Amino acid sequence: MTKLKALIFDVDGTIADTEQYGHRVAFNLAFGEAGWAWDWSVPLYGELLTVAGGKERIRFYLDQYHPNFQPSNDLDEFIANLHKIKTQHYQKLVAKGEIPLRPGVKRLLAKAKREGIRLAIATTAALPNVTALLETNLGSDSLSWFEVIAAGDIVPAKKPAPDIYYYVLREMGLQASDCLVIEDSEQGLKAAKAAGLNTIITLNDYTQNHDFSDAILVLNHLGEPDQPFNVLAGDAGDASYVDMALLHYLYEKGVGSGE
Ligand code: XBP
Ligand code: MG
Repeated sequence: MTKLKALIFDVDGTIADTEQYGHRVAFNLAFGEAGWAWDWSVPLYGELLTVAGGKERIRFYLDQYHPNFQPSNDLDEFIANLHKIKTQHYQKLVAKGEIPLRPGVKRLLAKAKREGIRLAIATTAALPNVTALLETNLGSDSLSWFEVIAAGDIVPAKKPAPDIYYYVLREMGLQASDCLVIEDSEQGLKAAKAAGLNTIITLNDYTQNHDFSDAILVLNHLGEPDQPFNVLAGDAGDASYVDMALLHYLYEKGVGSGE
Protein backbone atom coordinates (compact mmCIF):
# COMPACT_ATOMS: atom_id res chain seq x y z
CA MET A 1 0.00 0.00 0.00
CA THR A 2 1.30 3.48 -0.87
CA LYS A 3 1.89 5.89 1.97
CA LEU A 4 2.13 9.61 2.33
CA LYS A 5 5.84 10.41 2.09
CA ALA A 6 6.11 14.18 1.89
CA LEU A 7 4.39 17.48 2.51
CA ILE A 8 5.14 20.45 0.28
CA PHE A 9 4.30 23.89 1.68
CA ASP A 10 3.76 27.17 -0.08
CA VAL A 11 4.99 30.13 2.00
CA ASP A 12 3.23 33.44 1.32
CA GLY A 13 -0.34 33.34 2.56
CA THR A 14 0.05 29.70 3.68
CA ILE A 15 2.76 29.54 6.32
CA ALA A 16 2.16 33.19 7.28
CA ASP A 17 -0.04 36.10 6.23
CA THR A 18 2.90 37.82 4.60
CA GLU A 19 1.27 39.72 1.78
CA GLN A 20 -0.72 42.58 3.35
CA TYR A 21 1.54 43.44 6.29
CA GLY A 22 4.84 42.17 4.91
CA HIS A 23 5.43 42.23 1.16
CA ARG A 24 3.00 45.10 0.43
CA VAL A 25 4.50 47.30 3.15
CA ALA A 26 8.03 46.45 2.01
CA PHE A 27 7.22 47.37 -1.62
CA ASN A 28 5.89 50.76 -0.45
CA LEU A 29 8.96 51.37 1.75
CA ALA A 30 11.21 50.56 -1.22
CA PHE A 31 9.29 52.94 -3.50
CA GLY A 32 9.67 55.69 -0.87
CA GLU A 33 13.37 55.00 -0.41
CA ALA A 34 13.96 55.09 -4.16
CA GLY A 35 12.01 58.38 -4.46
CA TRP A 36 8.91 57.12 -6.28
CA ALA A 37 5.50 58.39 -5.10
CA TRP A 38 3.84 55.02 -5.71
CA ASP A 39 1.55 53.58 -3.07
CA TRP A 40 0.18 50.07 -3.21
CA SER A 41 -3.04 50.21 -1.17
CA VAL A 42 -4.60 47.05 0.27
CA PRO A 43 -7.18 46.73 -2.59
CA LEU A 44 -4.65 47.61 -5.32
CA TYR A 45 -2.25 45.00 -3.93
CA GLY A 46 -5.05 42.43 -4.15
CA GLU A 47 -5.27 43.16 -7.87
CA LEU A 48 -1.48 43.00 -8.29
CA LEU A 49 -1.34 39.63 -6.51
CA THR A 50 -2.71 38.02 -9.66
CA VAL A 51 0.92 38.19 -10.81
CA ALA A 52 3.24 35.97 -8.76
CA GLY A 53 6.78 37.08 -7.99
CA GLY A 54 7.88 40.48 -6.69
CA LYS A 55 9.86 41.55 -9.76
CA GLU A 56 7.11 40.36 -12.08
CA ARG A 57 4.56 42.28 -9.94
CA ILE A 58 6.50 45.57 -10.22
CA ARG A 59 6.71 45.13 -14.00
CA PHE A 60 2.98 44.42 -14.23
CA TYR A 61 2.20 47.51 -12.11
CA LEU A 62 4.32 49.76 -14.35
CA ASP A 63 2.69 48.31 -17.48
CA GLN A 64 -0.79 48.85 -16.10
CA TYR A 65 -0.48 52.14 -14.19
CA HIS A 66 2.56 53.95 -15.64
CA PRO A 67 2.74 52.71 -19.23
CA ASN A 68 5.00 55.63 -20.27
CA PHE A 69 7.48 55.11 -17.42
CA GLN A 70 11.09 54.99 -18.58
CA PRO A 71 13.88 54.52 -16.06
CA SER A 72 17.26 56.14 -16.75
CA ASN A 73 18.81 52.65 -16.83
CA ASP A 74 17.57 49.41 -18.32
CA LEU A 75 14.09 48.37 -17.08
CA ASP A 76 15.21 44.89 -15.93
CA GLU A 77 18.03 46.48 -13.93
CA PHE A 78 15.69 49.12 -12.50
CA ILE A 79 13.22 46.47 -11.34
CA ALA A 80 15.96 44.22 -9.94
CA ASN A 81 17.41 47.13 -7.89
CA LEU A 82 14.03 48.18 -6.57
CA HIS A 83 13.26 44.58 -5.66
CA LYS A 84 16.57 44.28 -3.82
CA ILE A 85 15.63 47.28 -1.64
CA LYS A 86 12.19 45.75 -1.09
CA THR A 87 13.76 42.46 0.03
CA GLN A 88 15.86 44.31 2.64
CA HIS A 89 12.76 46.04 4.02
CA TYR A 90 10.81 42.78 4.08
CA GLN A 91 13.57 41.03 6.01
CA LYS A 92 13.60 43.85 8.58
CA LEU A 93 9.82 43.58 9.05
CA VAL A 94 10.10 39.84 9.52
CA ALA A 95 13.02 40.15 11.96
CA LYS A 96 10.92 42.53 14.10
CA GLY A 97 8.54 39.60 14.62
CA GLU A 98 5.71 41.40 12.84
CA ILE A 99 4.72 38.45 10.68
CA PRO A 100 3.74 35.43 12.79
CA LEU A 101 2.98 31.96 11.45
CA ARG A 102 -0.64 31.05 10.75
CA PRO A 103 -2.51 28.75 13.17
CA GLY A 104 -1.36 25.15 13.17
CA VAL A 105 1.71 25.60 10.96
CA LYS A 106 4.38 25.14 13.61
CA ARG A 107 2.53 22.24 15.26
CA LEU A 108 1.98 20.40 11.97
CA LEU A 109 5.55 20.84 10.77
CA ALA A 110 6.92 19.54 14.06
CA LYS A 111 4.54 16.57 14.06
CA ALA A 112 5.25 15.63 10.44
CA LYS A 113 8.98 15.82 11.08
CA ARG A 114 8.67 13.55 14.14
CA GLU A 115 6.74 11.03 12.01
CA GLY A 116 9.46 10.98 9.38
CA ILE A 117 7.37 12.74 6.73
CA ARG A 118 9.72 14.55 4.34
CA LEU A 119 9.20 18.32 4.10
CA ALA A 120 9.74 20.80 1.29
CA ILE A 121 8.89 24.33 0.28
CA ALA A 122 7.73 25.54 -3.12
CA THR A 123 7.39 29.31 -3.31
CA THR A 124 7.53 32.14 -5.77
CA ALA A 125 9.10 34.50 -3.23
CA ALA A 126 12.83 35.21 -3.06
CA LEU A 127 14.93 32.80 -0.97
CA PRO A 128 16.19 35.37 1.64
CA ASN A 129 12.57 36.27 2.43
CA VAL A 130 11.71 32.64 3.04
CA THR A 131 14.72 31.89 5.21
CA ALA A 132 14.13 35.06 7.30
CA LEU A 133 10.52 34.06 7.92
CA LEU A 134 11.39 30.49 8.91
CA GLU A 135 14.37 31.37 11.11
CA THR A 136 12.54 34.16 12.94
CA ASN A 137 9.45 32.10 13.65
CA LEU A 138 10.77 28.55 13.94
CA GLY A 139 14.35 29.01 15.10
CA SER A 140 17.73 29.01 13.45
CA ASP A 141 17.82 25.24 12.79
CA SER A 142 14.45 25.24 11.01
CA LEU A 143 15.92 25.46 7.51
CA SER A 144 17.28 21.96 8.02
CA TRP A 145 13.74 20.65 8.55
CA PHE A 146 13.16 21.08 4.82
CA GLU A 147 14.86 18.77 2.40
CA VAL A 148 14.29 21.23 -0.45
CA ILE A 149 13.52 24.96 -0.28
CA ALA A 150 12.59 25.86 -3.85
CA ALA A 151 12.20 29.63 -4.09
CA GLY A 152 12.18 32.66 -6.35
CA ASP A 153 14.04 32.49 -9.64
CA ILE A 154 15.16 28.86 -9.20
CA VAL A 155 12.75 28.12 -12.06
CA PRO A 156 12.11 30.80 -14.70
CA ALA A 157 8.34 30.25 -14.98
CA LYS A 158 6.62 31.08 -11.70
CA LYS A 159 3.24 29.85 -10.42
CA PRO A 160 0.68 29.13 -11.90
CA ALA A 161 3.26 27.25 -14.00
CA PRO A 162 3.92 23.84 -12.40
CA ASP A 163 7.71 24.16 -12.76
CA ILE A 164 8.49 24.86 -9.09
CA TYR A 165 6.58 21.71 -8.07
CA TYR A 166 8.29 19.62 -10.74
CA TYR A 167 11.59 20.95 -9.42
CA VAL A 168 10.78 19.84 -5.85
CA LEU A 169 9.65 16.38 -6.97
CA ARG A 170 12.79 15.93 -9.06
CA GLU A 171 15.10 17.06 -6.23
CA MET A 172 13.39 14.72 -3.75
CA GLY A 173 13.14 11.79 -6.16
CA LEU A 174 9.41 11.51 -5.46
CA GLN A 175 6.27 11.03 -7.52
CA ALA A 176 3.39 13.49 -7.22
CA SER A 177 1.33 10.63 -5.78
CA ASP A 178 3.71 10.41 -2.78
CA CYS A 179 2.90 13.94 -1.59
CA LEU A 180 0.31 16.42 -0.40
CA VAL A 181 0.60 20.17 -0.95
CA ILE A 182 -0.62 23.02 1.26
CA GLU A 183 -1.38 26.24 -0.61
CA ASP A 184 -3.48 29.40 -0.19
CA SER A 185 -4.17 30.72 -3.69
CA GLU A 186 -5.64 29.77 -7.04
CA GLN A 187 -2.27 30.33 -8.77
CA GLY A 188 -0.64 27.98 -6.26
CA LEU A 189 -3.40 25.39 -6.66
CA LYS A 190 -3.12 25.54 -10.46
CA ALA A 191 0.65 25.03 -10.27
CA ALA A 192 0.36 22.04 -7.92
CA LYS A 193 -2.56 20.50 -9.80
CA ALA A 194 -0.74 20.80 -13.13
CA ALA A 195 2.15 18.86 -11.56
CA GLY A 196 -0.35 16.16 -10.50
CA LEU A 197 -0.29 17.00 -6.79
CA ASN A 198 -3.25 16.81 -4.44
CA THR A 199 -3.68 20.08 -2.56
CA ILE A 200 -5.23 21.35 0.65
CA ILE A 201 -6.09 25.05 0.68
CA THR A 202 -5.97 27.33 3.72
CA LEU A 203 -7.39 30.53 2.31
CA ASN A 204 -6.98 34.12 3.55
CA ASP A 205 -8.55 37.55 2.97
CA TYR A 206 -6.83 38.01 -0.37
CA THR A 207 -7.70 34.55 -1.72
CA GLN A 208 -11.15 33.91 -0.25
CA ASN A 209 -12.92 34.41 -3.61
CA HIS A 210 -10.50 32.31 -5.66
CA ASP A 211 -11.65 29.16 -7.45
CA PHE A 212 -10.59 26.21 -5.32
CA SER A 213 -12.75 23.55 -6.98
CA ASP A 214 -9.66 21.39 -7.71
CA ALA A 215 -8.56 21.27 -4.05
CA ILE A 216 -9.12 18.14 -1.96
CA LEU A 217 -10.00 20.27 1.08
CA VAL A 218 -10.57 24.01 1.62
CA LEU A 219 -10.15 25.41 5.15
CA ASN A 220 -9.90 28.85 6.70
CA HIS A 221 -6.67 27.73 8.40
CA LEU A 222 -4.99 24.53 9.63
CA GLY A 223 -6.51 24.92 13.08
CA GLU A 224 -5.28 24.13 16.57
CA PRO A 225 -6.81 21.95 19.29
CA ASP A 226 -8.24 25.12 20.88
CA GLN A 227 -8.89 26.92 17.57
CA PRO A 228 -10.94 24.68 15.25
CA PHE A 229 -10.86 25.24 11.50
CA ASN A 230 -13.92 25.92 9.33
CA VAL A 231 -14.36 23.54 6.42
CA LEU A 232 -15.32 25.51 3.30
CA ALA A 233 -15.22 22.57 0.88
CA GLY A 234 -14.32 18.88 1.06
CA ASP A 235 -14.44 16.24 3.74
CA ALA A 236 -12.35 16.56 6.90
CA GLY A 237 -14.02 13.61 8.66
CA ASP A 238 -14.54 14.48 12.31
CA ALA A 239 -11.29 16.47 12.61
CA SER A 240 -11.32 20.04 13.90
CA TYR A 241 -7.67 20.77 13.15
CA VAL A 242 -5.19 19.36 10.63
CA ASP A 243 -3.07 16.65 12.18
CA MET A 244 -1.23 13.71 10.68
CA ALA A 245 -4.29 11.44 11.01
CA LEU A 246 -6.31 13.80 8.81
CA LEU A 247 -3.48 14.06 6.28
CA HIS A 248 -3.21 10.26 6.03
CA TYR A 249 -7.00 10.05 5.61
CA LEU A 250 -6.96 12.67 2.83
CA TYR A 251 -3.98 11.04 1.20
CA GLU A 252 -5.63 7.63 1.08
CA LYS A 253 -8.86 9.11 -0.29
CA GLY A 254 -6.86 10.94 -2.98
CA VAL A 255 -4.93 7.82 -3.97
CA GLY A 256 -8.13 5.73 -3.84
CA SER A 257 -9.91 8.08 -6.23
CA GLY A 258 -6.96 7.98 -8.63
CA GLU A 259 -6.40 11.75 -8.34
C1 XBP B 1 4.15 34.56 -3.49
C2 XBP B 1 4.37 35.74 -4.26
C3 XBP B 1 5.53 36.54 -3.97
C4 XBP B 1 5.48 37.54 -2.88
C5 XBP B 1 6.64 38.50 -3.05
O1 XBP B 1 3.34 33.67 -4.22
O2 XBP B 1 3.66 36.04 -5.18
O3 XBP B 1 5.73 37.26 -5.14
O4 XBP B 1 4.30 38.33 -2.94
O5 XBP B 1 7.83 37.83 -2.99
P1 XBP B 1 3.17 32.15 -3.75
P2 XBP B 1 9.18 38.40 -3.66
O6 XBP B 1 2.70 32.19 -2.33
O7 XBP B 1 2.09 31.61 -4.66
O8 XBP B 1 4.48 31.46 -3.94
O9 XBP B 1 9.12 39.90 -3.68
O10 XBP B 1 10.26 37.86 -2.76
O11 XBP B 1 9.23 37.83 -5.06
MG1 MG C 1 0.82 31.64 -1.51
